[in-house]
Amino acid sequence: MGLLGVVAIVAGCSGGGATEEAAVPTAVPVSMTPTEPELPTADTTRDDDLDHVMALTVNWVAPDEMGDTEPATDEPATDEPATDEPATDEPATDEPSIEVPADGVGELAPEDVGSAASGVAHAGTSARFVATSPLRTAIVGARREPTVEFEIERADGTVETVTVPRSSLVTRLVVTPEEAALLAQFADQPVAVVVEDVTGVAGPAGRRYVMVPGRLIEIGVRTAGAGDTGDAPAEGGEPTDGAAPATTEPPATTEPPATTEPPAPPTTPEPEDTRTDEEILVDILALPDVQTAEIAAPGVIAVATAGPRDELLFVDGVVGIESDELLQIGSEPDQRLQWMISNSGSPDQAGGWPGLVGADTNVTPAWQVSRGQGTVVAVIDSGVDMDHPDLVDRLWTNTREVCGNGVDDDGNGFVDDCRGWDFGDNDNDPNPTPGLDSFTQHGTHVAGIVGAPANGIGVVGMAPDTRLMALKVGRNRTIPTSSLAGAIVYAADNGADVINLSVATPPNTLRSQVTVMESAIAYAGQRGVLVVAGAGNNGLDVSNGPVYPAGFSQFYDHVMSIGATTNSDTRASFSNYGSNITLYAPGWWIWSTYVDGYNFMSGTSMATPVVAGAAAVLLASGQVTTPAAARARLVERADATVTGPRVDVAKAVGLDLPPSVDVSVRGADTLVADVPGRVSLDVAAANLAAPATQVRISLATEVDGQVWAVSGFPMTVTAPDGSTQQLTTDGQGSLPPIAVSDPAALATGWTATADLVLPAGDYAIVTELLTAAGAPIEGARVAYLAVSGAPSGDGGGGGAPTTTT
Ligand SMILES: [Ca+2]
Ligand SMILES: [Ca+2]
Ligand SMILES: [Ca+2]
Ligand SMILES: [Ca+2]
Repeated sequence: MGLLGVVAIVAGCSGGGATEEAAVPTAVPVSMTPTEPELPTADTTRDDDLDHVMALTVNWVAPDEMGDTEPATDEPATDEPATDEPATDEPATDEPSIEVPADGVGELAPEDVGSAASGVAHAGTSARFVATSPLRTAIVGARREPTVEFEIERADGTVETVTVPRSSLVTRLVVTPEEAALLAQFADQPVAVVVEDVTGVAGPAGRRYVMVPGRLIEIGVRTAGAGDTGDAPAEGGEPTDGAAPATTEPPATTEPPATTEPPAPPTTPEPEDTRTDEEILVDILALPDVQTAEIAAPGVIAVATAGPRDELLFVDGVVGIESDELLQIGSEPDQRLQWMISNSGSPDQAGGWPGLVGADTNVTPAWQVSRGQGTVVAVIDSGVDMDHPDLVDRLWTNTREVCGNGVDDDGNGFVDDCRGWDFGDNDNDPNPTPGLDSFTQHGTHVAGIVGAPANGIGVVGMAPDTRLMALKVGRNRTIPTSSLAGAIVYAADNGADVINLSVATPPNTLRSQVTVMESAIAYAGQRGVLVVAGAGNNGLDVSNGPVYPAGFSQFYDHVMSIGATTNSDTRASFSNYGSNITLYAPGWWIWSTYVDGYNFMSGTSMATPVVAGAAAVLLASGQVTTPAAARARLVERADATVTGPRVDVAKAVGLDLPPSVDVSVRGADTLVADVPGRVSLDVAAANLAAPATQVRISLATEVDGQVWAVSGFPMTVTAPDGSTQQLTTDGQGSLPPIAVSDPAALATGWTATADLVLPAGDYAIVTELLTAAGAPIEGARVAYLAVSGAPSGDGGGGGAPTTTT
């Protein structure tokens, strides 16, 4: 009777103080470090004709080859259309995506940024914007002002060509139903968004357009025919026909003015301008559902409300509402193209190839835990566009160096290394060398994947709050090993937590050919730096013919070798594979920063920074502190795919895991000999969420090969807050269930201790998670325990256990 689960589990009880645990996958064993690493010196001189120079190539696939990089057909069975020569004609490859920077054009006004940041600080999905006057449209952030040539289709059917500064076109995420309907007509475009021409270079200021590559389509319903409320222009199938005539009011009142109204709509002749922001704020704060509100910028109040947003419209002086989600993380304008962040399955995300919904890095939930803040990821590559608007705010700077004084202020061997170093040209400017096409672009693309910020423009990286240390290596398409080694040592000496190496030697490189590189890698390990390296793009099994530095993952547990997956979770055909791949990650049709814009690239070069960013998120969470632990965690909590383990960041930081409870005997190894009978149990529940709200602890003993519940036995349970209670097992050997419903426990897990004194014998201590109604929801976990001798006299309390069937 009773204790059924326990009987089943305890049957194999052998005593001995062991705790049964799930097998923990161990990391690849560390080999001994190489003999006495000879460290490259950190000085900046090097001869270019070193005999150990080896050509490294970046692990990148040229855009015109990307069409051929369909999911691997040889290895994992895939149902992808593998044979038909696919994507050479795909729009994305041919699209001049540098010149047409998709919707990365959405520069934001400073007021927007400040307000949004403030709104985000209010947090919560209910945070909202309230614009008390039309948002100002001053443009900043565009340090350069690239122009884009567009063909404009006017509402009246005329077509003309205009040249528009990028920053004038602000992406609008909140659109009217009419705009959404128009947008839907361009669903087949790789990019289609609503933009607002804030400075009026393409027409009247505030005019909105649907933007697709190369074209702006004027939004018909907003044409200048001011007064006519009813006649939706007869633009191709405008879906407004039904709605407009049905209302007797001007349209502006039937719809919440979903976005900042252009200044001009003559239906509202600015009556409320006399109220100040402060007066409006007082009224907003008086609303019952409003949690917080503050003036974020002149004319903008950031509000977090639990109520319907429209109620804010009734506050005198409020002229419009805009969702604060605009700048919340995970809402970057280009994120729809970033299947590594969120795989919608849409072919738009990968040059026409449909994907597997959800086959992504699962990083968005992880950002609740960490965004990589406080970490530094070194991007050792072909240089980073230091002025890119979507990178500039996250670039690492050397705060110990005074810039431009010609002095090595921090004594690290590099003069004026304020923004990293160029180990290719031996200067302090790590911008890429122009004119080398893909090689020029490579490092900038990699940097964006690691850590493009969530700043409301363009893309978001895996670790949007990390710092990117730009270290350029190589001066043309190849990278001398000495250059790479110098950069690795610099990164390790100057505060990098993670080093991204999207570079590789050819297959079958001998370890003896890369001893300088190995020394630098080993040194980084000694400094506690995780090294993430691309497995290479040869499409080969490199188990026995490694490329380096990825191949060092076999010898060092602070090195990871990264292969590339597609948006269907298959191995990208170009990706090397084999037993020495540590982890796979998205590396195919990855949309990221490009010099002067954004573009797709494919390669293990792209998969590598995905993992480097994931590692930064994990390290910033504080859950692991060493590179070996970070590597082990990322592998252990990866998603199993047909290709191999693919990174899953939410799991890595402890989210998306099933609730669990575990029990262990403190000091179990010494218990039998040293402290007979006096036992402390550690009980830990994790990943708790409704309905996991109770923990039950039970005690059983084995007598003559039979398992018995121990009833009427006292334990002292100490809760996480330090409070203690004396509990007694019931007829089933169980303590009364203990509630674990407090919010802190739900967020961070719940731990408790149970103290008891046991007579000699063999025991099983069982923990289970229960719903609030008492139903078990998780497999029981058991600690076995053998007690020899009598309890030491103090406290006693227990007495001989009563046994019962
Ligand atoms: Ca210096
Ligand atoms: Ca200096
Ligand atoms: Ca330079
Ligand atoms: Ca961004």
